[in-house]
Amino acid sequence: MEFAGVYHRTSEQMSYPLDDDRLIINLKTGYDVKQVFIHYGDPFEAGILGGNEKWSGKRDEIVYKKRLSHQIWWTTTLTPMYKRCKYFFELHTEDSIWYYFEDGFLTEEQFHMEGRILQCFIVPWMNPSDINITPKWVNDTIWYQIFPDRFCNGTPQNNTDDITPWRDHGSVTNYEKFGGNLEGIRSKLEYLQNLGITGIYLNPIMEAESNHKYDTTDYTKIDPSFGDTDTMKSLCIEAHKKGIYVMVDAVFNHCGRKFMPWLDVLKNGKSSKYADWFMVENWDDIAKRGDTRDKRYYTFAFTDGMPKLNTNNNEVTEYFCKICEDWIREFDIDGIRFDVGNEVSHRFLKKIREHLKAIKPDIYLLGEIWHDATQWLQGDEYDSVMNYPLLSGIHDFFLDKTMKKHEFEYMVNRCYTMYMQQSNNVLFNLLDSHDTERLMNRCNDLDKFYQQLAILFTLPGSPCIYYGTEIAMEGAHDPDCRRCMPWSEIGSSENVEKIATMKSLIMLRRNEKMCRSPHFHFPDNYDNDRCVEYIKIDEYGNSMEVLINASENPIKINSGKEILFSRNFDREILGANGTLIRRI
Ligand code: ARE
Repeated sequence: MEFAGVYHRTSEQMSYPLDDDRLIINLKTGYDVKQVFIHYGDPFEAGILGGNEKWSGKRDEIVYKKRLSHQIWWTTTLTPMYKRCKYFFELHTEDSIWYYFEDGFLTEEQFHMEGRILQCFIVPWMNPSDINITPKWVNDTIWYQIFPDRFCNGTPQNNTDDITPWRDHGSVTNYEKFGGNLEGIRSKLEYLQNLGITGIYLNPIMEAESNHKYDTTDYTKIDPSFGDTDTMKSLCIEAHKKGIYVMVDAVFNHCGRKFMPWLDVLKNGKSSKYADWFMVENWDDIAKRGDTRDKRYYTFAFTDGMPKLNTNNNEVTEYFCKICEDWIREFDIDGIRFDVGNEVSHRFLKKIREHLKAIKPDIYLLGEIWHDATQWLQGDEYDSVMNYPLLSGIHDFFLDKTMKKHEFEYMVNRCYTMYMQQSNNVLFNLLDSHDTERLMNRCNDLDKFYQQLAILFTLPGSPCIYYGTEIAMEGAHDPDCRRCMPWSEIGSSENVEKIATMKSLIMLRRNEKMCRSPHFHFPDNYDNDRCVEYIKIDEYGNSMEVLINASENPIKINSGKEILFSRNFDREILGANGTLIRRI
């Protein structure tokens, strides 16, 4: 057996309670392991293996597995009678059987030898307050991300001189302001509701100098170019009336250079009462401008106008707990996205979570983390993260034609074996954002565009489309991905057709529980290396097949039941770059 491939721990996403009663246990092995059994029982009942007492635990086969690139991921759910469990595994290869315990492996012969004391894997007690609970509504939500300056100007009559006229076509820079605002968003809520959207995620709206507002000046004040407290309140009230949740962006890793405490530090240096709110290394050069590679103080990346806040400091933690609390109390927001969510301290996040969940238990706390975020998703910090690994995996598969369908399968499986199911259910799935080039730019082809959206809308988590995706808006990397929404052309026949297609995917996601279910597998029914097929199953056993023919050749497919969505599908033939979603 490939011992190095075998891995299990009684922590993180390998072994955790799904709820009060169910315990999920996962195990990794190499591909040489063909069959796995789990032996389990109560720690005070099942006896000590090999000792004087007799082992009286149960033995079940683990039948569910996912293929990863170099390992198999076996998964099972147990319901321990007394909320605690001890267990070990029995692994079968072609020609041997091994027993896997916390302290190592035993051969069959050793296993049956009397007198050996073995350490089982132990889950001592499934304490309710340690269970990772994530907000249920998020899995049912279809998000729409809005970059406020570029979405819609609801009060053009109030434009000030620094506002550039709305640009329906062409690139934008990071120095232009186009006058998009909260009233504009409010005026388009009906449009969003008709599209089927049930959640809006707003890029920062608090006072800041730039157009993107990631350099906050005042966390208590809506940026005047976007509106004021009242406009935000009415936006939230109206959104809620229309069944639309609201998530805001929180920039707590750093502030803008005009944030009052930073101004105080600039003025009073070390003796400022805010001196420890930031991360200053060289007090003499603090007022110097330009790149911060010299480490005079730490910033976001090396951007001098974004001094890093010290989230290790209790006052800073309390300050931001209060800020979030006020946002909840004033606007009744439903979610908070934490910018640069991987650089703030864990202690800070634990406190914020505890504070906010006590006020609004259902609030969705989302971390902006682009890499493996396991350490933030143990149930006491974020509910979930932006699923950039899925974005880049889908992107790579469509870009690199040499990638085969099983590589796609490994990638998707990797994304959904990284975290606990509770976090997977509310993963923020996206194909582009204000930080990436737009999806349409990457595919340059509507069929491929809809293929990727079909994937996004049928995987576990919560899909988000970036404003303008419904009309396949284009845009290269930041700042080009932040163009103005071309409202004057929204009614063109081309756009009407695209919006209808987007809406059909949205409604499919909303109407079919199978789309949202965490359960899926990849059968191997089609003899085409670039035809991805996966089956989604809901809790009642209904199945749905998703077929993405990413090859250049049409494929002949078996007949199935009701078609739920299709492009390039003609009777039993799925065309090149075609998509088919149907019941089976
Ligand atoms: C501006 C220019 C950029 C230029 C940059 C250079 O627009 O073209 O490259 O300056 O300094 C905000 C604005 C940006 C602005 C930036 C700095 O929106 O327009 O950029 O401020 O002034 C990493 C971080 C992640 C971060 C991304 C951008 O981990 O947190 O980089 N994303 C958030 C927001 C941004 C925002 C900020 C942070 C700052 O979403 O919009 O920028 O508040 C890998 C790594 C990731 C890395 C990612 C992208 O995959 O794993 O960690 O993300 O690449 O670089």
